[in-house]
Amino acid sequence: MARRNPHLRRWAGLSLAAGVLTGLALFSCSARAATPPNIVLILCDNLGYGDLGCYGSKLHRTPNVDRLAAEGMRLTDFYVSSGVCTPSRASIMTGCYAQRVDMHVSDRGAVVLQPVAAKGLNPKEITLAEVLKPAGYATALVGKWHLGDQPQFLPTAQGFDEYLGIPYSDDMVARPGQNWPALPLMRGREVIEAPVDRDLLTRRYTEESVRFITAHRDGPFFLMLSHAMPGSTPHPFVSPAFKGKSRNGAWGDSVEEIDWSTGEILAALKRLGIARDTIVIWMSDNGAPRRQPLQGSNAPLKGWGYGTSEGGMRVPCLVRWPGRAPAGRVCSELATSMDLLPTLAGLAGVKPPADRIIDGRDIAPLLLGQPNARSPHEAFYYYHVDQLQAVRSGPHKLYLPLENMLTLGSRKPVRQEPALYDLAADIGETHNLLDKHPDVVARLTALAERAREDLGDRGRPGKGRRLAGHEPTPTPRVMR
Ligand SMILES: [Ca+2]
Repeated sequence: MARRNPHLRRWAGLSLAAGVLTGLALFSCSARAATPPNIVLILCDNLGYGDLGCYGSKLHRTPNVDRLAAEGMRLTDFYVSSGVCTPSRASIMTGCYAQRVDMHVSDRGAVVLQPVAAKGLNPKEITLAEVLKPAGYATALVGKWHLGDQPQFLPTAQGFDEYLGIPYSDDMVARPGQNWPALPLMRGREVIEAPVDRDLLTRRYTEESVRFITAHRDGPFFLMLSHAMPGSTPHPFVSPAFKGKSRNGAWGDSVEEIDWSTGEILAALKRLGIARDTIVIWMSDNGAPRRQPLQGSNAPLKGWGYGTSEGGMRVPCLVRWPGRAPAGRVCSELATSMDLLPTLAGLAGVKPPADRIIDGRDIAPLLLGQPNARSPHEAFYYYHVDQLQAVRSGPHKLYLPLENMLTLGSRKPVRQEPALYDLAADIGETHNLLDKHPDVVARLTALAERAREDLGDRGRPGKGRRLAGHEPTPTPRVMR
């Protein structure tokens, strides 16, 4: 695939013909770029819906992320497929529910993969990076992976040319009674530092990202910057320049350092003259978990990370593509992280896999602000591990009646009473409409049954599941 010439592109952008073509593309049902756009996907770990200024935070200073919202589109009803890391990331990578690709539970029955895991994202799955490869993309993952730490499951075996990061969560350090190694920082397949200095992760990841963008300025490139922060520890890590600077402790410090990082990325794109050729997507992998005392915020949503509440699975998502995605627009249509794969494939001019079920849908019409564009999803399913706990369709969310609701915090069975909310009118879920709308309850109950059949439910295998990868003799990632 030939590399683009940025100077030619600039000329083309000025020409009348290109202007007409762009206009036509905006009104066609599948808008396609003339040349593939660069893609920067910034993914935070456990950052909540209410943690950013542009989503209402009065506590954190996030001017760079807020600028992304002002210059792009802010999605208010964007969901990840899980309240925890591994399944959420499996969905971003494959465009599928984690249950479909068997990444909803670890080989040890845990909610996420742990170090030295026998399980990993099946190399036969086609990742977002692999989808983009035929269009000539240079690809890099910088940061957290968490889809398998065995060599055949690592990013460089799953479509990424380059990798720098920790292959799982930042809290999975060496500890007594476990065979977990010192927390490894990897480059490619090699551990280059262990234990890694977590204070410097955000800074190093940012520097590496800017280096990659600069090296591949002629594009097209796909950079996934997968931050370790605010992360999974009770005390997020920050570099000395940000320590103690926010009004919200270590959590706020780490959010403000991520905002600085975002500013560095945007500045690099501008400096290199490729801002208009680059789609920037900024999101979190799940909601902020509950801490004592409180740290992150999912306000005004109810509930916390690690579960199926709105606070757990509805996350900030910003999309900036100057000249293509309307600036300053707010989109409240239901969209999901699974949509990224088919959407970005379409914008890159390549096809998503056609030989298997992909749950995500092309949301380019929404992102490009096409008139009357609507959510392509009839339903969205809230799973925790292998249990279906809720379903949303249109503005309505139905919490399913459960005798034994699985939760991360409690080993005792918890009951979930059925409840119905109109999220458009009642974002904080305060008015239970169960008795008012039996027709809606019946419709959502039928949709839930459709999901059980396909993706499974507690003790019931789904017909549409594919198997994860398995390594019979897993080894720890250690320095050589
Ligand atoms: Ca997470």
